[in-house]
This record gives sequence, structure tokens and C-alpha cells, in this order.
Amino acid sequence: MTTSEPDCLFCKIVAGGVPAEIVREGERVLAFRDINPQAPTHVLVIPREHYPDAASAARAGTGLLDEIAAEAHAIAEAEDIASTGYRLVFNTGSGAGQTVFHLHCHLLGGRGMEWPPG
Ligand code: IU
Repeated sequence: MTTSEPDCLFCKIVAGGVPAEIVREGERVLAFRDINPQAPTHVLVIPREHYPDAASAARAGTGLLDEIAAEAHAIAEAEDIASTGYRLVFNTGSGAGQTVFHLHCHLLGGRGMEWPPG
């Protein structure tokens, strides 16, 4: 495992080289607003270390997915959407719409959600 990838956009956000509207900063995770929001609240929660996707972090036994879910819930509470409900999405693989290959969890809320998702 490498902790940072030179060409990874989200590693650059972690390093402060690419601007982002930071919502919360933890020791191992960082949360910032998505630049192309799909809901009134659309925040990305990412690990500071580079993992290409959720499965690779899970395989490595990092505990990061627990931390990301807890962080997302704390943000949902702060944005007052926890009680109405919110959605967490880990797009995994290009066929599922993953475009940035640094593990990230989409936290979406503040509007009604449909199922199945598009
Ligand atoms: P995806 O699950 O890999 O498709 O999500 C990547 C997200 O990263 C997507 O929603 C983009 O709008 C978002 N994003 C961003 O917030 N800041 C950026 O500089 C870039 C993409 I490039």
C-alpha cells in the first residue's frame, strides 16, 4: 500500500494542492463538498491515505470504512439531515460511475431519494 499517489486528485486535496471546501478534518479522514452537488448536502468523505476503492481498504483491514460511516453520520447530524435520512454511496469501478480512484463515500441528503438509483 502507498499512502499517496502523485497523480491522484484526492491525494492532492489531502495535501492542500487542490482547493476544496473542507467540512470536517479528522486524523485519518477528510470531508469536503462535492464540486458538482447532486443534492442540497453532497459531501465526500475520504481517507487521507490512498486506497483506490472501498474493497481495497476493507481487504487491508484498516477500519476506515467504519470511520467514514461514523464521520458521514456526524456530518449529517451537523447539517440536520440525520433524522430525515441520507444516502451513502461508494461507487466502485467505472461501470458503476467511479471516476476518481481514491476511496470516497458520497454523503447525499436534504432532498427525497428514489430507489432504484439511476
Ligand atoms: P465518483 O464516485 O468517482 O464518480 O465521484 C467523484 C466525485 O468527485 C464526483 O461527484 C465529482 O463531482 C467530485 N469531484 C470533486 O468534488 N472535486 C474535484 O475536484 C473533482 C471531482 I475532478
